[in-house]
Amino acid sequence: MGSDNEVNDAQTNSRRRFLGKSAALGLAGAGVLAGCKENGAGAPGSASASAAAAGKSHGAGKAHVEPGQLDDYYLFSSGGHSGEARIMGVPSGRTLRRIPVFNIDPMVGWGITNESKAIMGTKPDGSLKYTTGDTHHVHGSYKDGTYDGRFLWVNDKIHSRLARIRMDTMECDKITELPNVQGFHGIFPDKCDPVDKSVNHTTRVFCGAEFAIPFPNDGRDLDDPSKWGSLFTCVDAETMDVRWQVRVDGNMDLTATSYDGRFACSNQYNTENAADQAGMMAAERDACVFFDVARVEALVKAGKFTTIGSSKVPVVDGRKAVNADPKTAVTCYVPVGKNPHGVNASPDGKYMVCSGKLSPTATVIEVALVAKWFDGELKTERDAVVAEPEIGLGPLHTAFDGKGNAFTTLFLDSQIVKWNVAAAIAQFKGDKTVKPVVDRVDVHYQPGHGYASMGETKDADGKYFNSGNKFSKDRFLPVGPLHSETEQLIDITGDQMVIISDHTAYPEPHDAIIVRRDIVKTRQIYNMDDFPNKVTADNAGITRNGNKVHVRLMSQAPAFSMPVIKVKKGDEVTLTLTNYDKVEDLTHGCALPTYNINFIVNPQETKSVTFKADHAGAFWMYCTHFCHALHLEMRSRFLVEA
Ligand SMILES: [Cu+2]
Repeated sequence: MGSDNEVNDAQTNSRRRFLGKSAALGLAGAGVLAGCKENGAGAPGSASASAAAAGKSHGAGKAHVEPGQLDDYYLFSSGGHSGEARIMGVPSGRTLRRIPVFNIDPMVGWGITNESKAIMGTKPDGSLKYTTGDTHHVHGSYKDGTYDGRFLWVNDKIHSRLARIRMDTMECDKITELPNVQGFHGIFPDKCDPVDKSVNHTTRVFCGAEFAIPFPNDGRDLDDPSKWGSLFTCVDAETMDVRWQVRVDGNMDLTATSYDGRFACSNQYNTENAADQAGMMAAERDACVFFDVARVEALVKAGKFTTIGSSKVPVVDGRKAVNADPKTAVTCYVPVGKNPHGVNASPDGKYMVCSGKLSPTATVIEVALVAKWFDGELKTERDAVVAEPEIGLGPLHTAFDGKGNAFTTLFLDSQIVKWNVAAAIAQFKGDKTVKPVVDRVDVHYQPGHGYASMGETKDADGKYFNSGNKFSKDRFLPVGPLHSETEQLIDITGDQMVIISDHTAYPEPHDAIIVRRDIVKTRQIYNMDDFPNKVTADNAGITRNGNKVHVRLMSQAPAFSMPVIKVKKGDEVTLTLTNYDKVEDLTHGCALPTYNINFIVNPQETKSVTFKADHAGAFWMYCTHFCHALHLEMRSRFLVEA
């Protein structure tokens, strides 16, 4: 292979020249492209302060953020069956980013590059195991009861997967498929370690599954749904490995965790364990099931678990019948309104609120009383309920302002209702003079999730509530049969709620969190050394091992390091590209016509693709992501010899 070595030497010389020459070009390009830009950190208040100064009625202008000014909050949302997650600015409603997770996204090359495919999971032939997902809930990692800005987690209901997103790069770094479950819906990170209380940050992520399935789901018991069941799953927040599962009665919907770390809980419908709709609605009350996490883990440690099929994950039995004795129970089923939807922890750490959905009530459960039940000091599970205010029709999800008020979405009434938790408790105790409901506002139309600024933390600040509406009908310009969704932003600083703007959302976000901007610390440029496969001046060029060809390429505006890349038909080509530009926002793309290759490399980032050069010809590999005045000239000839 002497000739190959000669070629490589020539390439080494040319790439060294390339780096010297285009470094100068890159800097020149930076001058053209890079504007003056704030880095996003800082205390909130600017936009809302100027809105308050405007003092307009009906909230007009309150969501306005001046050109060049930054939003006070990030909104991290799921993207429904698009399979992605999204970032929006609050209060402006500006779309900031879409984060591909379970979907394929040529904009960044997600599902196309080797690195993203390794995270998503592949079949033996190298193709993706799954190409679709259904994201519902996004929640952030905690420290000291508030967001620490490290991670977001988002679920995939279709294929029962949990994904983690790094908040410094806003990219998915791990995906875990949960065994033995279907219809994985609710997720929530813990807020401190349930076993080691000195660890005051997120250590585990809890996952509730909706659908009951046979154990194992391999074709057995197809005609006997009475043998099917669903499992609550605990995933390690760091390794993303599945730690354990608990079998429960009923179907789990949403998930929440207590501030003291002791409990995870899930609101449940179909505690009847029925397989048909009428049966699922038969009972007048369903439940919110609480898991004593430390007790579950003690059983796992003691070997008191089973496994299902080929899965090695320990499964503990949390069904009601085998957990009747509170002192040894791992689960406590607190009765709540019929077919509930949503469970939310109040920022003071005292309560969990479940909404009735088929009951016009919210059920307030005192966490300390649930602890008493597990200690054998409470007569019945029902005694943990401290309020059940009538709030309206079709209550779904509740958010909090940190001032003692709850805000619940009413799907059927198409309203947000504001109610006072202390007043609801007083009324439940018999005080007939108090009225828990403080205010109502119509939303457009039919709200699903609702969430408040920092509302899932002890730093709930009572500024904004976002209503995620399920139908937009006439709110926006018509765009054909598929409508945009409406997100309505509501000012909740006063006694009365004021809708201040409608934002469109591409179908179909479910849930979101609103995070203060000073918590989010992103990196603007990658560290090249974080990529073990980075291309350097020493290894750039083409190497061949039989029919396996590795093309190591660098980009620096406005050029790729090799103007000509020549391979042979039938070669398996791995193309690795490192972006040597070090200027903020100087991203390059790499597209290869007829080979279905399309991805980007951000400053100092490395990505790779592998494909079979199965047809001969000349193909212009070009930069897709605008980078320079000579962007159109940034291309190389990719030649495949017959
Ligand atoms: Cu470019």
